[in-house]
Amino acid sequence: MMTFDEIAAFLKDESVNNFIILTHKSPDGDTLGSGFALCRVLKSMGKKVKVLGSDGFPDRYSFLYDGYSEDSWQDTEPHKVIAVDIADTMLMGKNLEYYTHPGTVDLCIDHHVSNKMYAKQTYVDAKASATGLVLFELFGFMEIDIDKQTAVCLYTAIATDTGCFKYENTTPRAHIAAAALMEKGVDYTRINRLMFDIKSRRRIEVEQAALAHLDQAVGGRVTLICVTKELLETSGADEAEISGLSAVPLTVEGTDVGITIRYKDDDRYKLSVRTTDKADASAICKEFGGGGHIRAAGCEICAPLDEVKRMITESAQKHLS
Ligand SMILES: [Mn+2]
Repeated sequence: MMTFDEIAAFLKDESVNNFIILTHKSPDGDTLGSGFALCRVLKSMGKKVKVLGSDGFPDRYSFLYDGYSEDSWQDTEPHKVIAVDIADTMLMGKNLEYYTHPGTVDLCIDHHVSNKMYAKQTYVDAKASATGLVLFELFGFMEIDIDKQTAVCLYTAIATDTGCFKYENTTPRAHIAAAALMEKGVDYTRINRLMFDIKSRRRIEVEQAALAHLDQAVGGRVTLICVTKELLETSGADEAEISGLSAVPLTVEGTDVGITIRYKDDDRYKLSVRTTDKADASAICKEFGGGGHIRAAGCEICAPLDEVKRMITESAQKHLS
């Protein structure tokens, strides 16, 4: 494991002028906020920087990369590669496959306990709520005076990875960082509205239709919604719109296990399980060969829909305390 001193020396190294920053596929606020914050700081040090992502950068995050332009340099010029918020080379995505080869990533800055240590050097702080929080503290250590736009990037990284300061990974440390970033003039009302409140009309329509198939069991402690084959075909909803539904069942009062069942192909369903502290989501999913985190996990079950519902409900009931 590296120290902040060593990362600072790595970034300041006068023999290196060019940096590539890698972000993970299906990008979120943390990987993009971290990537563009680090990009801005490196540029302020006179470095040339390219931020790369396999899927491009989604419009909904455009406020993070406003004004960004990719620097260019000759192929023969040396450069260093930094991965942010990428626990595993598998998460780099198809278009960044080149960087999955051993020895291509020089430094990885991350907060996932599951980090595969694929980079030449790694800094992982598994207690940090977000990679953006690690960077905030690193910049503080380096005595870098961050500007408002960099603060926007870091605030967004922390806010999104903590579910707007609601998840269990929300710590006093995260709030202290957020407070310091607010003092830089970050428009947190706008950011949190964009990240948490606004939904596309199509997403709301899909949600409505999925809620029409709401089932409850175990006295209302288990709530299930279904994204059926018909709904998938008629709605035209994209991956992000559908995966966003996973949080919905747990919002129903009295629910401790929220389950979203999604059609994949013939008699094959993908399940997403979210829980309160009354059940372990990963234990529920492990019964079917899946897994994940204690409050959010997933699995696949091959069976007719009614049978899928019965099986997952039985597992949920077994693991409810
Ligand atoms: Mn993260």
